[in-house]
Amino acid sequence: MTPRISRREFLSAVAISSTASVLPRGAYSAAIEDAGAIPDISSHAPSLSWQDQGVLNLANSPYAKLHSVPVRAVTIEEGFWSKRRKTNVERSIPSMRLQLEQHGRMENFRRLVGKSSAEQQGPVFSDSDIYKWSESVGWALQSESFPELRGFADSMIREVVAVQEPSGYLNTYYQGERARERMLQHSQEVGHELYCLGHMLQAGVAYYRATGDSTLLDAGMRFVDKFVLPNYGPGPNQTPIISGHPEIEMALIELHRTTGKHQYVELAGYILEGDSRWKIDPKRIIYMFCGIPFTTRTKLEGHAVRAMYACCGAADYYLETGDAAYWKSLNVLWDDLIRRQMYITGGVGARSQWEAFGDSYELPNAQAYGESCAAIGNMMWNWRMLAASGEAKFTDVIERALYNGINSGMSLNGTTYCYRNPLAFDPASGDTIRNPWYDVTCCPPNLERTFASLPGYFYSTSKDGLYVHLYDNSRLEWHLEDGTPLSLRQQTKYPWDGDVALTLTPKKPSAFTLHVRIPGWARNAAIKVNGNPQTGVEAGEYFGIRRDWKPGDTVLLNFPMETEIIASNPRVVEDRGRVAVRRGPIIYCMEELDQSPGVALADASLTMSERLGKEFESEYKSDFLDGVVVLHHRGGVFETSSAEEALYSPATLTAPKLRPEDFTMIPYYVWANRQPSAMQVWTPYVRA
Ligand code: FUB
Ligand code: ZN
Repeated sequence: MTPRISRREFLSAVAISSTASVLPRGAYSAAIEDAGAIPDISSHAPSLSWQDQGVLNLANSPYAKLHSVPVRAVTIEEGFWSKRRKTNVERSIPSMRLQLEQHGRMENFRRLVGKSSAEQQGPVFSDSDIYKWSESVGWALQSESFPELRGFADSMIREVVAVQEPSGYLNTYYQGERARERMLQHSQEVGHELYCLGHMLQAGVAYYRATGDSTLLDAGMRFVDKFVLPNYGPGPNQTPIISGHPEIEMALIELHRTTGKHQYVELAGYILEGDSRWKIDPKRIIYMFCGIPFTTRTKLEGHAVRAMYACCGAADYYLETGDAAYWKSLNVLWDDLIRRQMYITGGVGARSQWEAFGDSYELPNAQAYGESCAAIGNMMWNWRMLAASGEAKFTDVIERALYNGINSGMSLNGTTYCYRNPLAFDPASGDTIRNPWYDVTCCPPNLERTFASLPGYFYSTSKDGLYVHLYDNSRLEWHLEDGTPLSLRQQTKYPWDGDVALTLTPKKPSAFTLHVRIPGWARNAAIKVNGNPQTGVEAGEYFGIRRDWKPGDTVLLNFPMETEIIASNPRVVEDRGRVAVRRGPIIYCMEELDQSPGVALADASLTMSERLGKEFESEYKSDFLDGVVVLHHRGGVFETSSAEEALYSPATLTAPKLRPEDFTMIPYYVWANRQPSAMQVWTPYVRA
């Protein structure tokens, strides 16, 4: 789409004039667009009522093929995710609130209004911890009322907005003694002011969608409207913007979707473009994944979370503008992700140094960084790509990251978290991989907001019907886009078993297409509609079933849950001569403590035969690790422990002797939930 006026002209106009008449209006936007006035969400006409807005409110996004279903419309019933989500609201979110208090995150706000004499505590982006926590509560409240959590969040929000300056500015690090440093070029590059604002907006949006209370959202909007828009941007009298840590871009676009005010899309576009008036160190441009036009990026590099969040913002921008250059770049970057940069767990970011992507195929196991936030960013990005395209390849990545590299981030008891998610571990390293608190505590509340918002990722609507993305026991109570009320029930033991029964109850018989996702791993999937087998079912696609649906119609899906042995591209040096094991969406690993006493993982090999994958037996154990399918496998271990061997010796053509050994494998996401033990996802193999 060609913008009606350039972003530069547009944003300058906002700076010079506060009249609404100069502002371009999307055909779909009926909202009041008054950049200069003190905002109040209630004075705008949202496109959908607050209760009906999903994780993203795509109802009026012109380039979204799929539209979100609100979190509250989906009830996840007893099954796989219900346990994790219960733990999240009963243990993780409450214990994180205490941690945040204990580590001074709220004192930072209180000290600015004379209620605390404490020094500023925590890193420069500490406010974002409070916002991500509030966002988690916001999503949680869309599923249930949780009065106590609501009370805590309400009072936190009151304390937050109390420190907002009349200028609209709000950031506890740069208020008070550091006020003169705010929004300087260096501060924008490293100070996370706009990152914190982005999280504030996202929290405000989630809380508003939960409660209709726009206190936090209004404060965020006031920050943008009164402080940012008039003073920062491309105009001759404006200071340039660099987001430093992308986040503000997607938040601004969601603000637009919530208020109907188009200038937020324009501002996001300007930030994604970069402002050439500022000279930025080229190394920082790589690290920050911002500062030059997003559309000139050709590979994933630099700080992994920054890159993922930038891709989210760019995908959001595409969803609103249809700018083809963005779609092209997003797909180039996505190919890079899939072909060269993503761990088998959906984790991203190979290097601890700079928390960064490595070179192509640089995917170390024990040294893997795989920050939980980066895997979450991966899921969020793919959610946007899916909305834009309706293509199942994006949902496959969502599922991979969600069940594995994200799910591993939170302990089963919900009170400790992984920051790094390595794919191999040796307790001799001395690392404690799960901790209740990190001074850089971005990951824990990020995991909490993801689990709390999960129901919003199960379904989408489209012009022609309904999409089913994820599988778990659940009920959908929503409506088709023509307004026909529809309920849908899923019954399944997914991901342990591949049978899924869907029962549809449209309020009245209706013709529409039900698009059911066939996971990319589900070869030989089968579908029956009211008992009638369907043909043409392909793995890695949505299978569209168009018919006159009547109340009580059923769809039975069968995804054969076969164990599969996976090899990596030989260019992934650390995985050469090794294989990983996957069953359905779950990636498996071995922990040493599950093996016979004295067996070292370093000495273990899997046995691969013509039966490819059939050498593994699965067993559901309800009382083990909160209920998991474990895999049993007869492999081998070196007859002589490798610890006894010399460091170097002449190579021979005879392979070291193995003795048979029975192994137990567990899902990767449950590793490190017992005493410290060696773990590995990739294991050497021998041919049977
Ligand atoms: O900089 C804010 C957050 O802290 C990043 O997203 C994480 O990688 C951690 O560095
Ligand atoms: Zn993090």
